[in-house]
Amino acid sequence: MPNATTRPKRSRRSRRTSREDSARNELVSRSLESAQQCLYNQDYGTAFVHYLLVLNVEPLLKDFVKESFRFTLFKWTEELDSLGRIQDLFDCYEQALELFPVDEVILNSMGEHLFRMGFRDEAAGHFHKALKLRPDFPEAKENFYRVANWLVERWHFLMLNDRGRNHKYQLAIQKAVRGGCSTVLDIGTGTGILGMCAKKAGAAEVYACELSKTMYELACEVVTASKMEGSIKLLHMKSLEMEIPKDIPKRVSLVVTETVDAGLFGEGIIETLIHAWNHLLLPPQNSQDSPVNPSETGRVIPAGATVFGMAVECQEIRRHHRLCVSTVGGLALDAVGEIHSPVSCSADADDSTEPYTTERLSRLPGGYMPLTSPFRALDIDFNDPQELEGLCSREVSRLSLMVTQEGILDALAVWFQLHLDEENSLSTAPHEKTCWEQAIYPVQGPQDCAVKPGDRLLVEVSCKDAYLRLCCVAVVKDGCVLRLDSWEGGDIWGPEVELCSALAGLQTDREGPTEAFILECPELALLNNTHYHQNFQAAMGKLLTRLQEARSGPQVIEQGSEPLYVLDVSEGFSLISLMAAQLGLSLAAGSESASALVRAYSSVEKEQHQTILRLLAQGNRVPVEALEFWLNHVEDDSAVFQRPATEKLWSAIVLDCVETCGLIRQKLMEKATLARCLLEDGGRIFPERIVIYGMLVESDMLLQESAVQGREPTLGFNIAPFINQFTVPIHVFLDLSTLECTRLSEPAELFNLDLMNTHNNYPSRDLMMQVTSSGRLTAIPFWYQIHLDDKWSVSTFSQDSHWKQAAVVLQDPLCVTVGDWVRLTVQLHKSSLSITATREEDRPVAMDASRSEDIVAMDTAKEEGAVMDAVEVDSSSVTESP
Ligand code: 44T
Repeated sequence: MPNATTRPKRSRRSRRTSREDSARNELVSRSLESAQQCLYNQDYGTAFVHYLLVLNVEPLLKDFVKESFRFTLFKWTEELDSLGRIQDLFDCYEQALELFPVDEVILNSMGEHLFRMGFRDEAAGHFHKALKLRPDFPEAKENFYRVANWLVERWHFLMLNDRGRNHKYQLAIQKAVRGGCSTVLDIGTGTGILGMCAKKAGAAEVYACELSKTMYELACEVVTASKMEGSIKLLHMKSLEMEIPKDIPKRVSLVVTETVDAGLFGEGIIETLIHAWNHLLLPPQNSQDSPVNPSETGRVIPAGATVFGMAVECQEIRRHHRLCVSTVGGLALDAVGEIHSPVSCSADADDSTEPYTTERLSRLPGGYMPLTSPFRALDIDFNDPQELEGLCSREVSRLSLMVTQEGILDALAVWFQLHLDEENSLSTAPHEKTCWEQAIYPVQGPQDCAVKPGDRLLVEVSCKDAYLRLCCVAVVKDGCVLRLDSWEGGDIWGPEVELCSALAGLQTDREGPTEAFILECPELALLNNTHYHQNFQAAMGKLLTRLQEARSGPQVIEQGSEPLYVLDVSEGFSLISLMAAQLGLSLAAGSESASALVRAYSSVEKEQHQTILRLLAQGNRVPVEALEFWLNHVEDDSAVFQRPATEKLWSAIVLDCVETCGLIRQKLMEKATLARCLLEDGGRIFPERIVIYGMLVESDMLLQESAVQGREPTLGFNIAPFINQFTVPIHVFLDLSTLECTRLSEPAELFNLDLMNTHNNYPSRDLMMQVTSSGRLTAIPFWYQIHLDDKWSVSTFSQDSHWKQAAVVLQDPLCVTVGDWVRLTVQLHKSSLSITATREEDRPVAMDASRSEDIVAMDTAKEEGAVMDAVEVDSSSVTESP
């Protein structure tokens, strides 16, 4: 019992406080009530303001109102988002985070908004924080995996795992520093590795700049962990913005950089070095002068480069860059004229095009065939500022190349040798055992360009906008010049081709370039896929025939003119709607309502895509009213499945279920559920079912591309633990047919997704895979069989597919021996799949020993087991083939 005398006397002040208290309580309870009322009335903005007031006045209520506050915040910011009030939206999040600074749900959700607005670094920061607060938070995990690829590109892992490259850079830097280059600037430092190398070699001052915020922060962590934070000055900036003495005190004697891409100049090395020579480096050593002290002159590692090229035949490149078919899915394509990919360096190429794409030639499915010997396209000296400045104004150089092999001219492939110094060089050649890709300059043109030994190729090499451009402008064959671009001819060729250019004048006049349509590479590959369209045509035809027959029954005679509605909600360009309209036409042939059997709706959005479809409709005699563009009718995305008119239901809805990268599309199952509700009796969703297949493999390559491997520090620096935080367990855009790997099992069915009957779906499946070859299980590549109906299906793992494959990569490989059993647990959460692999010590009890050899995979009841690796598999967890 407290002693009454020790109790503080109630002063006038405390009486006032208690009056204030009750007023405050009153305010809090009224505001809380108002907040709840507004919430009930769906007036989220006002509810949000009331909640803010409540929580600012009475923070003790935080736990109590947290759920409703979050709900209000999400609803209100959704509204602000749709109104385009972005600043208000972020203000709300900031206010919310002031109240709940460690709320992982709010952090994750703010990250999602930031990501949508294009603030990837900031978004990543939020996902990372959310994940640190709750490592098993699935949404934050998914989101983090999605941004990890953007933030830390996968080639960082490859480069750090490339010991040859690391060693050569180290040797070159050591030699330069020991030779007297004592002040060093590392441009584009990434993880800080080259800068640290210079410091370790004894450089007095080392500066390093990096424009990516994430990489800069990573470099700070790595440098600090190596106890070099005092001796390397890291700058978060583009070298072009650096000034003396603001950022570095004085000019340096050595610049080290690896800001080169597969096309050598794509990362801006020319501009970077011109700027560095003008502003950041000591003057170059002039070869005529007597040698000066290296600490008084400037130099660059790499010292220069030699670029090589070669013409190739490659079907994989062809089908991704040019239209290779004249009819597809029953439609003649000639009405559209030329269609090509956005990769073009012809004279009339505009801003929407890139001069080259990149591929690892040795990994292209179907391989490639050299048509010429490799040729030297360009030499560049990075230590000669005049040469760098003059590069873009240099005359276009023209080469005449002898064809050595008969084939179809599909592309010029380009690689280079990077001369770090006189002794050390790196090569990115296709036959080299490196992680480098080659630059690909596809040859465009309406027809295949066949060449044979003795023909000559006329190639132009130029450097426009600081990009290296190679263009095969003409082929000289049988004394004729066949022009491949819009070059106007004349006497611009050197003596050895004068004859050809003269002959060119005798050629029938080439018409000026007609307007060409551009489709993305996967869209072109899809258009070229006759098998896919044939199967779609068959399945769609079957359904439409059945529905038409049902309609011509006696009871629906009066509705005879009612069309069948088909909706195609594929992402990107798709012909399916037009194919359906045309099928409707042929099915109705002979009947009075010939044009009206099918009303097809396409959701293609791009103006160009709609134009292509319209032209094709015209060219294939499909009446205009049979094809409509659905997004012209609906205002917001969620309404995409609305009915064409009230009371009408869809006869067929085409869903796009697998992304080109090899993952199931996000929200696929939700879309299927919605679509099912909008089908008429007997209507179908295409596809009706997807079966996921996979197998066990050992692939070092996949490990190399997903994390820095091995326990040894990289060049003595502890980089792996930092960069490996950005490891993503799913590798996408995989070419499984050319993946260097050992198969450890037969392929097996992993999971079944029924889009027509959801009750057939199971949330989780355990299956046992038997090991057919001993090794280290490092990855589980997977792909899909897409069943349009019970008869027609397409595979995402076939030669002519526009899809790539994906793989789950296990960072802790499982050692397995022939005959072992591996348990895979495959789970579906929303549209995202997760796979867990564990080795079963014992043969599964449910096995019948006599039949064990026949069984590749078998279902088992789910048991508890040591989880080795669990990962999410949908379009948000992604590692790209760099
Ligand atoms: N690709 C390699 C690119 N940077 C190599 O932010 C090889 C691709 C590759 N920082 C497959 C295989 C491979 N000032 O972090 C980047 C970049 C930064 C700059 C400051 C500047 N002026 C720049 C310019 C770039 O430098 C880092 C490296 S750039 C490219 C490296 C394994 N696919």
